[in-house]
This record gives sequence, C-alpha cells and structure tokens, in this order.
Amino acid sequence: MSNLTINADRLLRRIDELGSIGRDAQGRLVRVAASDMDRLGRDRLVGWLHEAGLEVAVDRIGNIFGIWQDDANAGQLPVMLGSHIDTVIDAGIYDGCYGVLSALEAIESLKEAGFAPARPLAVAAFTNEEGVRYSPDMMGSLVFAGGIGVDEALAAVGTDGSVLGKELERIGYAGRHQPGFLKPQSYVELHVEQGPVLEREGIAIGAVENLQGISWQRITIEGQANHAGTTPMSMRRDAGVAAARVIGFLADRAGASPTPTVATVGTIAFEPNAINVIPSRATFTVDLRDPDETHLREEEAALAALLDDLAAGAGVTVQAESLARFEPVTLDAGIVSLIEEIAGAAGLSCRRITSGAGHDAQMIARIAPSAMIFVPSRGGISHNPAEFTAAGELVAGANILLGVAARLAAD
Ligand code: HGY
Ligand code: MN
Ligand code: MN
Ligand code: MN
Repeated sequence: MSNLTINADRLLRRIDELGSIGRDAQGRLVRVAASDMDRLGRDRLVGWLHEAGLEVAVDRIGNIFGIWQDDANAGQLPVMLGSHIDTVIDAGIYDGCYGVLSALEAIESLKEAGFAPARPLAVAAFTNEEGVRYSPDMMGSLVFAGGIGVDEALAAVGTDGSVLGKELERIGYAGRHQPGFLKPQSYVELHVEQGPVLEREGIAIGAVENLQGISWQRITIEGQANHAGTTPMSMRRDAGVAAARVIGFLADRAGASPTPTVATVGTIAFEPNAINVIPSRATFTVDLRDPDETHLREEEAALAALLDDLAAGAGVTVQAESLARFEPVTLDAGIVSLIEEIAGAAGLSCRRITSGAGHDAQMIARIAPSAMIFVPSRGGISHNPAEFTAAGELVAGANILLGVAARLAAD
C-alpha cells in the first residue's frame, strides 16, 4: 500500500466545490453551525459519502459519519479520520473542510485500490467546531467524547437567540444515533496549520504534538447611560471606557508575556449604541490561549483581578461568564512518530509542532489515541477568505493521511 496515492483531482475539485457552498449576498463564506448554509454543505458532503459507497450515520448532535466496513472487519473499532465543515464568518475554504474531504478521499482511494483493512475506516464531520454561533467550540466532538451531555449541548442558546437542538431539527440533522455510538480505535485529523511556522521554515508536514489550552469568557460591564455633552468626565460611569481598558490590558499583557500567551477580543457591543450617549453597557468576549495550563490560569487570574479593580474604582459592575474552557492536550506519541515515518518515506520534510488553534482532535483525544497532520498556510492566514494552501501541499498532506490510515487500519 506504500505506493498508493489519493485521486488529487477529485480532492481538489471537492474542496473548491464545498468552498463555493454557503456564501451570503456579499459572497462571504458563512456556513455557521446549524444554519441553512451549514445544511447546504452537510447535504453536499452526505451526497459524496453515498457516492463513495459508505454507510452514512448522523448522531443526535448532528455529527456526520461515513463508515467503510465489511463482514470481515465489522465489529472491530474503526480508525476515524475527521474534522469539521462548519465555518467562521467570512471564512477561508480549507479550515476543517480540507480534513473532512481528505479523510473521505483517503478512504475512497483505499477502497478503490482493493485495500482490505483489518478494521473499519470512518470519516467524521463534527458539528459546531467553530463555536461562532453556539458555545463551546469543538462542541460536536466534545459531546461525542462524552465531555458534555448531548441534551445540555442541544439546549445551547446561540448568539442569535436560537436553540441548537431546534436548529438541527429544522435543518434535518438531528440524527438518531447516540453520541459515542462509534468508538474509534484511533483518530487522525488533517488540517491546514492556520499559522506561520511551516511556511516560514519551508517544512511540508507538521506532526502536531500538542494543542494549547483555550479559555473563552463573555464579559458584561454595566455603567450608566448619560449625555455625552453635559456629563463631566468625573461624573461618568462609562462602560465603554471600562471595556477599552480591559482590551488594552489584555493586549499589552499578552504582548509582553515571556510565554506564547495570546489574547483576543473578537466581539463587542455597546448599548444603547448612540453617538451622543455614554455607553450604559459593554458586552464583549475574551479568547485566552496558552500551551501551558499554569500560565493560562495566571492569565485568567490577572483578568479577574482587573475586572475586580474596575468594579471597585470605575463605578461600573462587571459580570464574567465562562463560554468554553479546554486544557492543553498532548497527542498520541505513537501516531505522531508514525506521521513522521510516513512523511519521511514520502521524502517530505516534517517537524513536530504545537497547534495554536483548537481542533476536534483535542476532544477525541479523551477517548482514543489521536494525532494531527498540518500542511502550511500561506502567510499564516486563516479565519479569513485569504486563507490559502497550494494544491501540491494539499495533495501531499492527504497522501500522508492515507498512508497513516492504511497503517493504523492494517491490524
Ligand atoms: O477557535 C479555534 O481555534 C477553532 O477554530 N475553533
Ligand atoms: Mn478548523
Ligand atoms: Mn477554525
Ligand atoms: Mn479548529
């Protein structure tokens, strides 16, 4: 099987086609979890799974699986290859989708080549990996791994006030299988790096060793609306200024940190949101990450202390709500070494790497040996329509996924 390769044209064609599905009036890719746009992408993927002759299953949180098993290996734990096809707002076409379509391509090519795996192979597309509409992110894989109950997840209320379970029913993806119905023997996820390391070093393949911890919070600061012209600065209880102090604090602290801590305020809303009214309320989200749990806790504690000071000194009240909290995860050393071996045998440069982004592998690692393969991102750009990876790099990564899957499924 070592000389087996994927059907590059079919993979590249599908990446482009899926990338064209779920665009809004401005042409932005917006296949946000459980939306009508997400349904369009899901329907196209399910069509491809059927065309490949896979058994299609959907679980209660809407995770989609394509399973290749035969009488000889049915009942064995499957090798699972997966990622996600939901996107952020105004996304690129590779984040998640590349991994799911490469997983399908690897299985389809093995099937067409007459490979006889000792165990089933399954492709997984996990629900709501991005967490843009419903928190936490990596939700489908977290439920699948038993990290939160499926009913708790289905009750999640979105940023638009919708309820996830109702939305999954509405788009036809409230499946019947219980999460975890398909326990994997191992899990491998192929993904674009979404960062600058591989490109900067001219490395073709990243063997991901670990993923950093993630802390998501929603902060609500309440002050007092007042007249922008008549209210002396000394009498203001300005929620907007308090929010600005938090944003500046986080950027300065992470920027000066000796650890690779990163801090992001990606959403913010003022009320009543009028040019001549001092904001009475500021609501914003904080995304803190660090590969080291102790450091991540230190960042969270520093933010909490600042919020306490603000509440004491700026005449505002502050509320912080946790939206997601994942500790750093170390991936399976054996599969990481296998990725390096397969890449080396293919003559591809390979280095071990930490993932800055969260991924479904971070959740599945709770229930099965898991690993990830990265390919370079041009300019390190992602969560942006400029996200790009060259065709040769995409095909190389998918061939490594195929090689790793064939090895894992051989016994
Ligand atoms: O936020 C993340 O890292 C992932 O894209 N959900
Ligand atoms: Mn992703
Ligand atoms: Mn993403
Ligand atoms: Mn991710």
